[in-house]
Amino acid sequence: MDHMKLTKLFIAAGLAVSLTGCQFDFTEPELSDDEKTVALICQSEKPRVVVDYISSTQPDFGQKSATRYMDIDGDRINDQIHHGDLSAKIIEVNGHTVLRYGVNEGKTIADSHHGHDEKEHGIAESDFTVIMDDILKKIKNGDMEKPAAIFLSLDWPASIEELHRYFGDDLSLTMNNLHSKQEEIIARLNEQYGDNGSGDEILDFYYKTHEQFMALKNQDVTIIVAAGNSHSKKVNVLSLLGGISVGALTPDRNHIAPYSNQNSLTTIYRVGEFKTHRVPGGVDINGNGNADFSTPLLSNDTALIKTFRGTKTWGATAQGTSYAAPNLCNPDAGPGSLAWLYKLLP
Ligand SMILES: [Ca+2]
Ligand SMILES: [Ca+2]
Repeated sequence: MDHMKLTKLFIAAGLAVSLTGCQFDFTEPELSDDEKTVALICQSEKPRVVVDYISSTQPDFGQKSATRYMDIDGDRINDQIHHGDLSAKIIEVNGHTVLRYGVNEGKTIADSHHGHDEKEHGIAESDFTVIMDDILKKIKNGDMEKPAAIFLSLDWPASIEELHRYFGDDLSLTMNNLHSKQEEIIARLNEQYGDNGSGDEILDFYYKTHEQFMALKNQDVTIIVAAGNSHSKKVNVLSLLGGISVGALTPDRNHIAPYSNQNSLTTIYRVGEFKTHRVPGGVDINGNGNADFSTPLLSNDTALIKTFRGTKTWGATAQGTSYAAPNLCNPDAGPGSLAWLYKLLP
């Protein structure tokens, strides 16, 4: 508890300093295009769509997941909660409505290339293409309320070497110039696809995904993607293809998390770690004392709960850029974000 109080004091002190500073600094900080888009999303009352593994409630669209359970009460036994349930809940506790689009794991192109038979490495690219088409169709037909944004905590990682292989090493890509080279990369992607496809299934997938992202953008629907958890070794191709990339901050809110992807396409950072807190009726993820996941969904192993209760207040921890992305509109996301929030003040 003392720790909580200290944390809150620290944040409050940080805010006071920012506001004091504002009296002496009359220069308008310039917002990047991505920051302007994010500001509009956060002001919007439209729902957000989360495409992810969903279990705790029946998904609004798509399928209920059969894999990717999480242990959210910290007893090392899986709970009836999946990755996407937590992503969606993070957005909901920040005050926004979520439409849950459930997905299942499938065999990816990488699995096929590496001879894996097990479906355990991600969402099949073909399934993803079908899902994005379905969302576009539902929006156009009015079967889905038009969302402000679609949150994809999904990562299609590619190294600079792979990008050079696909698009030519004369582009001289680095993690720091991907943003300035983005248009050129997309132009080469379109060229290679031509009228009938590139003949390479990965490039064809990139092409279709980019087309779908642009079609959604034309409908005023923004794609928000997790930056990825490969540190600086790889880039999430979904950001290259038009998604706004969100990286992760450490819980002290002062540093980029060591696991977070960092590149010039990752323009927004939010806290990427959640500690779950046992409260009457279940587990609380935002520290306000109210249960966000109810007891029947949890394994609640008594012996282990005793050990947790005996030693600490906080239970399981979830971390990753996939939790930073749904944290997009959280006003308490640390000094970095407070600075960002301050820029929005009139
Ligand atoms: Ca558990
Ligand atoms: Ca709560």
